[in-house]
Amino acid sequence: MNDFNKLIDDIKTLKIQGAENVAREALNGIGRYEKEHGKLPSKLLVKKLLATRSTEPMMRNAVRYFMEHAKHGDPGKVLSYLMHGFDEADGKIASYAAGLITAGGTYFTHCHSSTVIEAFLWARKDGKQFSVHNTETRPLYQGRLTAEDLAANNIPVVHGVDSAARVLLKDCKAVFLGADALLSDGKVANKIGSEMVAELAFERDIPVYILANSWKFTKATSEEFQKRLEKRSASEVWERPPKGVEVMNNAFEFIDPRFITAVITEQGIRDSRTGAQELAKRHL
Ligand code: RUB
Repeated sequence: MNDFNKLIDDIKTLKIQGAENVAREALNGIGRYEKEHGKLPSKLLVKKLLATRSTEPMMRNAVRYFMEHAKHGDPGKVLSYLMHGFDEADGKIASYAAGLITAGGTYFTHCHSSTVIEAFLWARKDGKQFSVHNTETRPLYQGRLTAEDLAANNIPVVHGVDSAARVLLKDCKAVFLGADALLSDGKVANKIGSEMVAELAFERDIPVYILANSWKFTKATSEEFQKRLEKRSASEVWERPPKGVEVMNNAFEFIDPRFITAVITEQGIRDSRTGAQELAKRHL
């Protein structure tokens, strides 16, 4: 398998996961292809790459930007402009979110978001002692990646099954979630279970913060975006279910703005509808 097809396969099989990692690796892969072949990949290859994860506007926005600008300029410079921009944005988001973490508190997260992890690490570097509760995120257990990252950085973490979310949420000071897509109507797409957690938190007056790079914004409304929410293979949930059992394996869901206290992007901390309106005016 050549390098580009391996990249496509790694994204499809979630060896590379999380919206921002997927976008970065897609860009790096195109950059490597250009260096190796002296030309940009064909439209067909790019289409194949973008089709790997239909719920990822960040990959789509960034790859389209790269392809457009690299055609007329130096691909290496376009790539480092994008990566530098992402790094800068991530730092701002982490610092804003870390400001919401207080020493001695317990915070909740679901799935594995590099943006959320960075915020926790930022707070830790600021000298705050706090702990995290997180859920395993069936069927692919991305929650374990979160628990591993936190433990490796000496942040105490209590990890439980998804159905323990309500119990683990008790006494948490806030919920921090990542995002795959910020929709123009203020809804947010993230891993299945995210709205369940957000709704539980809302009912308990626990604030819910979404941490996301603004490249995840799409002008689509949630209704238009619905068909892009990835449905993955039933076998991830149950390899050989008995006859008569239909397995549902929706990988993502929308979080309604009424459950979201704020969306934190590099632009700042906004309520999710206002943030979406600002991004719609400014974005590509
Ligand atoms: C990962 C997921 C993450 C977002 C944000 O889903 O839902 O919360 O992608 O991640 P999957 P990040 O494992 O199916 O890709 O903040 O790293 O962009």
